[in-house]
Amino acid sequence: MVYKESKGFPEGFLWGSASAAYQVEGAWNEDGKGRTNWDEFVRIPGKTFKGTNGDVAVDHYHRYLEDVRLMAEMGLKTYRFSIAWARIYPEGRGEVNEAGLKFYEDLIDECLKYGIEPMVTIYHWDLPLALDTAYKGWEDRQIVDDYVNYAVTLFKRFGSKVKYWITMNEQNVFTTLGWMMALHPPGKAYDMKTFFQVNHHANIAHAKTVIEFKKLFPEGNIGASFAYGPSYAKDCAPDNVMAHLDYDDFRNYWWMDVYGFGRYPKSTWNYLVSQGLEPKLEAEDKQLMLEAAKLVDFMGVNYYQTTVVENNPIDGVGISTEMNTSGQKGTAKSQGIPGLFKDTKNPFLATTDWDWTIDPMGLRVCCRTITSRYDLPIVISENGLGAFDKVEADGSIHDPYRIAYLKAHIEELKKAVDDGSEVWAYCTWSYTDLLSWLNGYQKRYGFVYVDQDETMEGSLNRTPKDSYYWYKKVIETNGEVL
Ligand code: BGP
Repeated sequence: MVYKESKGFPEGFLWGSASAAYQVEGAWNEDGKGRTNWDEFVRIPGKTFKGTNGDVAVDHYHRYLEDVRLMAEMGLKTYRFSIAWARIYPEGRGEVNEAGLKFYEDLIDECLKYGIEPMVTIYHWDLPLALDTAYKGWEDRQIVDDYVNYAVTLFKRFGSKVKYWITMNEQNVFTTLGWMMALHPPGKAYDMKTFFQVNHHANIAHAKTVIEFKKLFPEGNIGASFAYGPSYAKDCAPDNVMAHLDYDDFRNYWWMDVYGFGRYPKSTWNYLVSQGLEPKLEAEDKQLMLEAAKLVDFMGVNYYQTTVVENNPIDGVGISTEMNTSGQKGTAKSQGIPGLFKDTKNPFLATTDWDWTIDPMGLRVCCRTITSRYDLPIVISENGLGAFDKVEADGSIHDPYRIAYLKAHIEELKKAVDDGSEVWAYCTWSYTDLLSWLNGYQKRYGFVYVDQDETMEGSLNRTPKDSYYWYKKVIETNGEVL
Protein backbone atom coordinates (compact mmCIF):
# COMPACT_ATOMS: atom_id res chain seq x y z
CA MET A 1 0.00 0.00 0.00
CA VAL A 2 1.15 3.49 -0.81
CA TYR A 3 -0.28 6.36 1.19
CA LYS A 4 -0.57 9.95 -0.02
CA GLU A 5 1.35 11.10 2.99
CA SER A 6 3.02 9.50 5.96
CA LYS A 7 1.78 10.08 9.50
CA GLY A 8 5.31 9.65 10.79
CA PHE A 9 6.21 8.12 14.11
CA PRO A 10 3.97 8.95 17.05
CA GLU A 11 5.03 11.46 19.65
CA GLY A 12 6.92 9.84 22.52
CA PHE A 13 8.09 7.01 20.28
CA LEU A 14 10.78 5.01 22.07
CA TRP A 15 13.95 5.06 19.98
CA GLY A 16 16.13 2.51 21.65
CA SER A 17 18.89 0.00 21.56
CA ALA A 18 19.40 -3.36 23.23
CA SER A 19 21.83 -5.71 24.91
CA ALA A 20 21.82 -8.89 26.99
CA ALA A 21 23.60 -9.56 30.28
CA TYR A 22 25.86 -12.39 29.16
CA GLN A 23 26.87 -10.58 25.99
CA VAL A 24 27.94 -7.31 27.62
CA GLU A 25 28.47 -7.54 31.34
CA GLY A 26 31.52 -9.70 31.99
CA ALA A 27 32.25 -9.89 35.74
CA TRP A 28 31.13 -13.48 35.41
CA ASN A 29 32.12 -14.49 38.93
CA GLU A 30 31.92 -11.22 40.83
CA ASP A 31 29.78 -9.90 43.67
CA GLY A 32 28.18 -13.22 44.46
CA LYS A 33 26.96 -14.14 40.96
CA GLY A 34 26.30 -17.85 40.54
CA ARG A 35 27.51 -19.88 37.58
CA THR A 36 25.23 -20.26 34.59
CA ASN A 37 24.65 -22.77 31.81
CA TRP A 38 26.50 -20.41 29.44
CA ASP A 39 29.50 -20.10 31.77
CA GLU A 40 29.86 -23.86 31.32
CA PHE A 41 28.86 -24.23 27.69
CA VAL A 42 31.44 -21.79 26.33
CA ARG A 43 34.16 -23.87 27.96
CA ILE A 44 33.32 -26.96 25.90
CA PRO A 45 35.88 -27.00 23.06
CA GLY A 46 34.44 -26.18 19.64
CA LYS A 47 31.16 -24.71 20.85
CA THR A 48 31.87 -21.01 20.20
CA PHE A 49 33.90 -19.19 17.57
CA LYS A 50 37.56 -19.49 18.56
CA GLY A 51 36.50 -20.45 22.08
CA THR A 52 35.22 -16.96 22.90
CA ASN A 53 33.32 -16.42 26.11
CA GLY A 54 31.61 -13.71 28.14
CA ASP A 55 33.91 -13.77 31.19
CA VAL A 56 34.87 -10.18 30.46
CA ALA A 57 32.60 -9.54 27.46
CA VAL A 58 32.68 -5.76 26.96
CA ASP A 59 32.85 -5.09 30.69
CA HIS A 60 29.52 -3.27 30.90
CA TYR A 61 29.31 -4.35 34.53
CA HIS A 62 32.16 -1.99 35.39
CA ARG A 63 31.64 0.55 32.62
CA TYR A 64 27.88 1.04 32.62
CA LEU A 65 28.27 4.67 33.74
CA GLU A 66 30.25 5.47 30.60
CA ASP A 67 27.86 3.46 28.43
CA VAL A 68 24.76 5.19 29.78
CA ARG A 69 26.43 8.60 29.46
CA LEU A 70 27.06 7.88 25.78
CA MET A 71 23.41 6.83 25.43
CA ALA A 72 22.32 10.09 26.98
CA GLU A 73 24.53 12.10 24.64
CA MET A 74 22.95 10.27 21.74
CA GLY A 75 19.47 11.07 23.03
CA LEU A 76 18.41 7.42 23.39
CA LYS A 77 14.85 7.10 24.70
CA THR A 78 14.97 3.52 25.90
CA TYR A 79 17.68 1.01 26.79
CA ARG A 80 16.69 -2.63 26.69
CA PHE A 81 18.91 -4.87 28.80
CA SER A 82 18.52 -8.20 30.53
CA ILE A 83 19.01 -9.21 34.13
CA ALA A 84 21.25 -12.18 34.91
CA TRP A 85 19.12 -14.51 37.02
CA ALA A 86 22.29 -15.88 38.67
CA ARG A 87 23.21 -12.42 39.97
CA ILE A 88 19.87 -12.21 41.77
CA TYR A 89 19.60 -15.84 42.83
CA PRO A 90 23.08 -17.40 42.57
CA GLU A 91 21.49 -20.85 43.04
CA GLY A 92 18.47 -19.99 40.92
CA ARG A 93 16.24 -19.97 44.02
CA GLY A 94 16.59 -19.67 47.78
CA GLU A 95 18.82 -16.89 49.04
CA VAL A 96 18.66 -13.58 47.19
CA ASN A 97 21.93 -11.76 46.42
CA GLU A 98 21.59 -8.11 47.39
CA ALA A 99 24.72 -7.12 45.43
CA GLY A 100 23.07 -8.36 42.25
CA LEU A 101 19.90 -6.38 42.86
CA LYS A 102 22.00 -3.33 43.68
CA PHE A 103 23.87 -3.47 40.36
CA TYR A 104 20.64 -3.39 38.36
CA GLU A 105 19.11 -0.78 40.62
CA ASP A 106 22.10 1.48 39.94
CA LEU A 107 21.84 0.83 36.21
CA ILE A 108 18.11 1.60 36.21
CA ASP A 109 18.64 4.78 38.24
CA GLU A 110 21.41 5.89 35.92
CA CYS A 111 19.12 5.48 32.91
CA LEU A 112 16.28 7.32 34.63
CA LYS A 113 18.62 10.16 35.57
CA TYR A 114 18.94 10.94 31.84
CA GLY A 115 15.31 10.27 30.99
CA ILE A 116 16.13 6.92 29.37
CA GLU A 117 13.30 4.43 29.85
CA PRO A 118 14.70 1.10 31.11
CA MET A 119 13.21 -1.90 29.29
CA VAL A 120 14.05 -5.06 31.18
CA THR A 121 14.32 -8.58 29.80
CA ILE A 122 13.83 -11.07 32.62
CA TYR A 123 15.36 -14.03 30.80
CA HIS A 124 17.88 -13.74 27.99
CA TRP A 125 19.19 -17.31 28.02
CA ASP A 126 21.62 -17.41 30.96
CA LEU A 127 20.19 -19.96 33.37
CA PRO A 128 21.59 -20.53 36.87
CA LEU A 129 23.61 -23.71 36.59
CA ALA A 130 22.28 -24.97 39.92
CA LEU A 131 18.85 -25.41 38.34
CA ASP A 132 20.34 -27.40 35.49
CA THR A 133 22.12 -29.62 37.97
CA ALA A 134 19.08 -29.98 40.23
CA TYR A 135 16.45 -30.85 37.64
CA LYS A 136 17.75 -30.12 34.08
CA GLY A 137 16.43 -26.59 33.96
CA TRP A 138 13.65 -26.03 31.45
CA GLU A 139 13.12 -29.76 31.02
CA ASP A 140 11.38 -30.00 34.38
CA ARG A 141 8.19 -28.24 35.34
CA GLN A 142 9.74 -27.19 38.65
CA ILE A 143 11.35 -24.37 36.72
CA VAL A 144 8.01 -22.59 36.45
CA ASP A 145 7.87 -21.78 40.16
CA ASP A 146 11.54 -20.81 40.30
CA TYR A 147 11.21 -18.54 37.30
CA VAL A 148 8.07 -16.87 38.63
CA ASN A 149 9.70 -16.38 42.04
CA TYR A 150 12.71 -14.73 40.38
CA ALA A 151 10.51 -12.51 38.20
CA VAL A 152 8.34 -11.43 41.14
CA THR A 153 11.50 -10.52 43.08
CA LEU A 154 12.39 -8.18 40.21
CA PHE A 155 8.89 -6.70 40.03
CA LYS A 156 8.82 -6.00 43.76
CA ARG A 157 12.20 -4.30 43.68
CA PHE A 158 12.03 -2.45 40.35
CA GLY A 159 8.37 -2.41 39.35
CA SER A 160 7.79 1.16 40.40
CA LYS A 161 10.68 2.35 38.19
CA VAL A 162 10.54 0.02 35.21
CA LYS A 163 7.47 0.34 32.97
CA TYR A 164 8.44 -2.16 30.24
CA TRP A 165 9.13 -5.83 30.97
CA ILE A 166 9.98 -8.67 28.62
CA THR A 167 9.44 -12.14 30.05
CA MET A 168 11.38 -14.28 27.55
CA ASN A 169 13.88 -13.42 24.89
CA GLU A 170 13.40 -15.51 21.77
CA GLN A 171 11.99 -18.64 23.32
CA ASN A 172 11.95 -20.10 19.82
CA VAL A 173 15.70 -19.57 19.39
CA PHE A 174 17.01 -20.78 22.75
CA THR A 175 14.88 -23.92 22.61
CA THR A 176 15.55 -24.70 18.93
CA LEU A 177 19.29 -24.20 19.30
CA GLY A 178 19.32 -25.95 22.67
CA TRP A 179 17.28 -29.10 21.97
CA MET A 180 17.20 -29.46 18.18
CA MET A 181 20.48 -28.12 16.83
CA ALA A 182 22.88 -28.74 19.74
CA LEU A 183 24.24 -25.22 19.29
CA HIS A 184 23.17 -23.72 22.64
CA PRO A 185 23.04 -25.32 26.09
CA PRO A 186 22.14 -28.04 26.88
CA GLY A 187 23.53 -29.00 23.47
CA LYS A 188 20.94 -31.60 22.46
CA ALA A 189 20.16 -32.52 18.85
CA TYR A 190 16.85 -33.61 17.33
CA ASP A 191 15.22 -34.07 20.74
CA MET A 192 11.78 -33.09 19.45
CA LYS A 193 9.77 -34.53 22.32
CA THR A 194 11.73 -32.64 24.97
CA PHE A 195 11.82 -29.53 22.78
CA PHE A 196 8.03 -29.22 22.83
CA GLN A 197 7.84 -30.00 26.55
CA VAL A 198 10.52 -27.43 27.35
CA ASN A 199 8.59 -24.87 25.36
CA HIS A 200 5.42 -25.66 27.21
CA HIS A 201 7.18 -25.08 30.54
CA ALA A 202 8.46 -21.76 29.25
CA ASN A 203 4.95 -20.84 28.11
CA ILE A 204 3.52 -21.55 31.54
CA ALA A 205 6.36 -19.63 33.20
CA HIS A 206 5.58 -16.71 30.90
CA ALA A 207 1.83 -16.96 31.55
CA LYS A 208 2.10 -17.13 35.34
CA THR A 209 4.61 -14.27 35.36
CA VAL A 210 2.33 -12.05 33.31
CA ILE A 211 -0.56 -12.80 35.68
CA GLU A 212 1.57 -12.06 38.79
CA PHE A 213 2.91 -8.86 37.28
CA LYS A 214 -0.55 -7.53 36.54
CA LYS A 215 -1.63 -8.19 40.13
CA LEU A 216 1.25 -6.02 41.31
CA PHE A 217 1.41 -3.40 38.55
CA PRO A 218 -1.78 -3.25 36.50
CA GLU A 219 -0.54 -0.13 34.72
CA GLY A 220 2.86 -1.60 33.76
CA ASN A 221 3.63 -3.15 30.38
CA ILE A 222 4.67 -6.73 29.83
CA GLY A 223 5.14 -9.07 26.87
CA ALA A 224 7.54 -11.60 25.37
CA SER A 225 10.12 -10.95 22.65
CA PHE A 226 9.87 -13.33 19.79
CA ALA A 227 12.39 -13.88 16.97
CA TYR A 228 9.88 -13.44 14.21
CA GLY A 229 11.03 -14.44 10.75
CA PRO A 230 8.05 -14.54 8.40
CA SER A 231 8.22 -16.97 5.49
CA TYR A 232 7.47 -16.59 1.80
CA ALA A 233 6.46 -19.47 -0.48
CA LYS A 234 9.10 -20.12 -3.13
CA ASP A 235 6.45 -19.78 -5.85
CA CYS A 236 2.75 -20.34 -6.47
CA ALA A 237 2.99 -24.12 -6.74
CA PRO A 238 0.29 -25.17 -4.23
CA ASP A 239 2.58 -27.55 -2.34
CA ASN A 240 5.05 -24.71 -1.82
CA VAL A 241 2.27 -22.46 -0.58
CA MET A 242 1.28 -25.22 1.85
CA ALA A 243 4.93 -25.50 2.94
CA HIS A 244 4.82 -21.78 3.74
CA LEU A 245 1.68 -22.23 5.87
CA ASP A 246 3.28 -25.18 7.65
CA TYR A 247 6.44 -23.18 8.27
CA ASP A 248 4.59 -20.26 9.79
CA ASP A 249 2.48 -22.53 12.01
CA PHE A 250 5.55 -24.47 13.16
CA ARG A 251 8.17 -21.78 13.37
CA ASN A 252 6.18 -18.64 14.20
CA TYR A 253 2.58 -19.11 15.33
CA TRP A 254 3.50 -22.02 17.59
CA TRP A 255 4.84 -19.31 19.94
CA MET A 256 3.10 -16.15 18.85
CA ASP A 257 -0.38 -17.69 19.13
CA VAL A 258 0.45 -18.62 22.73
CA TYR A 259 1.50 -15.05 23.55
CA GLY A 260 -1.29 -13.42 21.55
CA PHE A 261 -4.22 -15.89 21.70
CA GLY A 262 -3.31 -18.14 24.62
CA ARG A 263 -3.48 -21.35 22.58
CA TYR A 264 -1.45 -23.52 20.22
CA PRO A 265 -2.17 -23.53 16.47
CA LYS A 266 -4.48 -26.43 15.66
CA SER A 267 -2.71 -27.89 12.64
CA THR A 268 0.66 -28.10 14.39
CA TRP A 269 -0.93 -29.56 17.49
CA ASN A 270 -2.66 -32.24 15.42
CA TYR A 271 0.56 -33.02 13.60
CA LEU A 272 2.42 -33.42 16.89
CA VAL A 273 -0.30 -35.70 18.28
CA SER A 274 -0.02 -37.85 15.15
CA GLN A 275 3.73 -38.15 15.78
CA GLY A 276 3.43 -38.63 19.54
CA LEU A 277 5.36 -35.42 20.13
CA GLU A 278 2.78 -33.15 21.78
CA PRO A 279 3.68 -31.67 25.18
CA LYS A 280 1.98 -32.83 28.35
CA LEU A 281 -0.40 -30.22 29.74
CA GLU A 282 -1.62 -29.91 33.33
CA ALA A 283 -5.30 -29.28 33.96
CA GLU A 284 -4.82 -25.58 34.67
CA ASP A 285 -2.60 -24.81 31.68
CA LYS A 286 -5.12 -23.90 28.99
CA GLN A 287 -6.79 -21.45 31.35
CA LEU A 288 -3.46 -19.90 32.39
CA MET A 289 -2.42 -19.39 28.79
CA LEU A 290 -5.75 -17.80 27.89
CA GLU A 291 -5.68 -15.53 30.90
CA ALA A 292 -2.12 -14.33 30.20
CA ALA A 293 -2.90 -13.65 26.55
CA LYS A 294 -5.69 -11.31 27.65
CA LEU A 295 -3.26 -9.45 29.90
CA VAL A 296 -0.16 -8.99 27.74
CA ASP A 297 0.39 -5.43 26.62
CA PHE A 298 2.49 -5.88 23.50
CA MET A 299 4.17 -8.33 21.18
CA GLY A 300 7.94 -7.96 21.29
CA VAL A 301 9.62 -8.65 17.96
CA ASN A 302 13.26 -9.35 17.25
CA TYR A 303 13.47 -9.04 13.51
CA TYR A 304 16.47 -10.01 11.43
CA GLN A 305 15.31 -11.88 8.36
CA THR A 306 12.67 -13.69 6.36
CA THR A 307 12.86 -17.23 4.98
CA VAL A 308 11.79 -18.65 1.63
CA VAL A 309 10.35 -22.14 1.86
CA GLU A 310 9.34 -24.95 -0.42
CA ASN A 311 7.90 -28.38 -0.07
CA ASN A 312 10.23 -30.92 1.53
CA PRO A 313 9.64 -34.59 0.63
CA ILE A 314 9.32 -37.12 3.43
CA ASP A 315 12.90 -38.29 2.79
CA GLY A 316 14.10 -34.70 2.41
CA VAL A 317 16.50 -32.54 4.35
CA GLY A 318 16.21 -32.30 8.17
CA ILE A 319 17.36 -29.90 10.84
CA SER A 320 21.03 -29.00 10.65
CA THR A 321 23.41 -28.78 13.58
CA GLU A 322 25.69 -26.41 11.69
CA MET A 323 25.60 -22.68 11.24
CA ASN A 324 27.81 -20.09 9.57
CA THR A 325 29.61 -18.70 12.62
CA SER A 326 32.77 -17.63 10.78
CA GLY A 327 31.42 -14.85 8.57
CA GLN A 328 32.46 -16.70 5.43
CA LYS A 329 29.58 -15.94 3.14
CA GLY A 330 27.82 -18.84 1.46
CA THR A 331 28.63 -21.52 4.03
CA ALA A 332 25.12 -21.87 5.53
CA LYS A 333 23.21 -25.02 4.59
CA SER A 334 19.57 -25.59 3.69
CA GLN A 335 17.42 -27.27 6.31
CA GLY A 336 13.84 -28.16 7.11
CA ILE A 337 11.43 -30.75 8.46
CA PRO A 338 10.94 -33.76 6.18
CA GLY A 339 7.41 -33.96 4.81
CA LEU A 340 6.72 -30.32 5.64
CA PHE A 341 9.12 -27.60 4.46
CA LYS A 342 12.72 -26.67 3.77
CA ASP A 343 14.33 -23.32 3.23
CA THR A 344 15.87 -22.05 0.05
CA LYS A 345 17.64 -18.86 -1.07
CA ASN A 346 15.75 -15.70 -1.91
CA PRO A 347 17.08 -14.62 -5.32
CA PHE A 348 15.77 -11.08 -4.81
CA LEU A 349 17.68 -10.31 -1.64
CA ALA A 350 21.26 -9.85 -0.52
CA THR A 351 22.69 -11.56 2.55
CA THR A 352 25.12 -10.62 5.30
CA ASP A 353 28.53 -12.26 5.66
CA TRP A 354 26.86 -14.68 8.08
CA ASP A 355 24.25 -15.58 5.41
CA TRP A 356 21.34 -13.76 7.04
CA THR A 357 18.92 -12.46 4.40
CA ILE A 358 18.53 -8.68 4.38
CA ASP A 359 14.84 -7.88 3.91
CA PRO A 360 13.66 -4.50 5.25
CA MET A 361 10.13 -5.04 3.94
CA GLY A 362 9.94 -8.14 6.07
CA LEU A 363 9.73 -5.86 9.08
CA ARG A 364 6.55 -4.34 7.68
CA VAL A 365 5.27 -7.87 7.05
CA CYS A 366 5.87 -8.67 10.73
CA CYS A 367 3.96 -5.62 11.90
CA ARG A 368 1.08 -6.12 9.47
CA THR A 369 0.67 -9.75 10.47
CA ILE A 370 0.78 -9.03 14.20
CA THR A 371 -1.70 -6.19 13.85
CA SER A 372 -4.16 -8.20 11.77
CA ARG A 373 -3.77 -11.42 13.71
CA TYR A 374 -3.48 -10.29 17.34
CA ASP A 375 -4.26 -6.58 17.27
CA LEU A 376 -1.56 -5.97 19.87
CA PRO A 377 0.83 -3.02 20.17
CA ILE A 378 4.32 -3.86 18.96
CA VAL A 379 7.75 -3.34 20.49
CA ILE A 380 10.58 -3.95 18.05
CA SER A 381 13.01 -5.23 20.63
CA GLU A 382 15.87 -6.05 18.25
CA ASN A 383 16.87 -5.29 14.68
CA GLY A 384 20.36 -4.82 13.35
CA LEU A 385 23.24 -5.81 11.12
CA GLY A 386 26.14 -8.02 12.17
CA ALA A 387 29.18 -6.92 10.17
CA PHE A 388 32.96 -6.66 10.18
CA ASP A 389 34.04 -3.14 11.13
CA LYS A 390 37.38 -1.53 10.44
CA VAL A 391 39.13 1.01 12.61
CA GLU A 392 40.79 3.68 10.45
CA ALA A 393 44.28 5.00 11.14
CA ASP A 394 42.79 8.02 12.89
CA GLY A 395 40.69 5.79 15.12
CA SER A 396 37.35 6.49 13.41
CA ILE A 397 34.92 3.76 12.31
CA HIS A 398 32.91 4.29 9.14
CA ASP A 399 29.92 1.94 8.92
CA PRO A 400 27.74 3.15 6.02
CA TYR A 401 26.46 -0.43 5.54
CA ARG A 402 24.95 -0.39 9.04
CA ILE A 403 23.37 3.00 8.46
CA ALA A 404 21.90 1.79 5.13
CA TYR A 405 20.52 -1.33 6.81
CA LEU A 406 18.87 0.52 9.70
CA LYS A 407 17.58 3.33 7.46
CA ALA A 408 15.84 0.84 5.14
CA HIS A 409 14.24 -0.95 8.09
CA ILE A 410 13.05 2.24 9.75
CA GLU A 411 11.50 3.35 6.45
CA GLU A 412 9.49 0.13 6.36
CA LEU A 413 8.55 0.51 10.00
CA LYS A 414 7.20 3.96 9.22
CA LYS A 415 5.01 2.40 6.54
CA ALA A 416 3.78 -0.14 9.07
CA VAL A 417 2.72 2.76 11.29
CA ASP A 418 0.82 4.18 8.32
CA ASP A 419 -0.80 0.76 7.87
CA GLY A 420 -2.19 1.12 11.37
CA SER A 421 0.27 -0.87 13.44
CA GLU A 422 0.61 0.57 16.92
CA VAL A 423 4.39 0.51 17.29
CA TRP A 424 5.72 1.72 20.63
CA ALA A 425 9.45 1.23 20.30
CA TYR A 426 12.29 0.40 17.97
CA CYS A 427 15.41 -1.05 19.58
CA THR A 428 18.43 -1.69 17.46
CA TRP A 429 20.69 -4.61 18.22
CA SER A 430 22.97 -3.51 19.68
CA TYR A 431 24.12 -0.42 21.52
CA THR A 432 27.80 -1.23 22.06
CA ASP A 433 29.59 -4.00 20.25
CA LEU A 434 29.29 -7.18 22.28
CA LEU A 435 29.84 -10.91 22.32
CA SER A 436 27.83 -12.65 19.64
CA TRP A 437 26.92 -15.96 21.33
CA LEU A 438 28.43 -18.31 18.76
CA ASN A 439 30.25 -15.86 16.51
CA GLY A 440 32.79 -14.24 18.80
CA TYR A 441 33.50 -10.52 18.86
CA GLN A 442 34.17 -9.99 15.15
CA LYS A 443 30.46 -9.98 14.26
CA ARG A 444 29.75 -6.43 15.34
CA TYR A 445 26.34 -4.82 15.76
CA GLY A 446 26.94 -1.71 17.85
CA PHE A 447 26.75 2.05 17.42
CA VAL A 448 29.70 2.17 19.80
CA TYR A 449 32.83 0.28 18.86
CA VAL A 450 34.46 -1.66 21.68
CA ASP A 451 38.08 -2.63 21.44
CA GLN A 452 37.58 -6.30 22.20
CA ASP A 453 38.28 -9.31 20.00
CA GLU A 454 38.78 -13.05 19.95
CA THR A 455 41.92 -12.77 22.11
CA MET A 456 39.60 -11.32 24.80
CA GLU A 457 42.41 -8.98 25.80
CA GLY A 458 41.23 -5.76 24.13
CA SER A 459 41.54 -2.40 25.87
CA LEU A 460 37.70 -2.25 26.04
CA ASN A 461 37.83 1.42 25.03
CA ARG A 462 34.62 2.79 23.53
CA THR A 463 34.46 4.78 20.25
CA PRO A 464 31.22 5.97 18.65
CA LYS A 465 30.94 4.88 15.00
CA ASP A 466 29.42 6.99 12.20
CA SER A 467 26.12 5.19 12.83
CA TYR A 468 26.07 6.62 16.37
CA TYR A 469 25.86 10.17 15.03
CA TRP A 470 23.38 9.14 12.36
CA TYR A 471 21.00 7.55 14.93
CA LYS A 472 21.31 10.63 17.13
CA LYS A 473 19.82 12.64 14.23
CA VAL A 474 17.11 10.05 13.66
CA ILE A 475 16.08 10.37 17.30
CA GLU A 476 16.24 14.19 17.27
CA THR A 477 13.88 14.31 14.28
CA ASN A 478 11.64 11.45 15.49
CA GLY A 479 12.53 9.44 12.40
CA GLU A 480 11.97 12.21 9.86
CA VAL A 481 15.62 12.58 8.83
CA LEU A 482 16.98 9.20 7.88
C1 BGP B 1 19.18 -12.56 18.77
C2 BGP B 1 19.53 -12.54 20.22
C3 BGP B 1 20.62 -11.60 20.60
C4 BGP B 1 21.69 -11.43 19.56
C5 BGP B 1 21.15 -11.31 18.16
C6 BGP B 1 22.20 -11.39 17.07
O1 BGP B 1 18.81 -13.84 18.40
O2 BGP B 1 18.40 -12.22 21.00
O3 BGP B 1 21.09 -11.96 21.86
O4 BGP B 1 22.72 -12.28 19.72
O5 BGP B 1 20.18 -12.28 17.87
O6 BGP B 1 22.54 -12.73 16.86
P1 BGP B 1 24.01 -13.22 16.65
O7 BGP B 1 24.77 -12.71 17.81
O8 BGP B 1 23.92 -14.70 16.58
O9 BGP B 1 24.46 -12.63 15.36
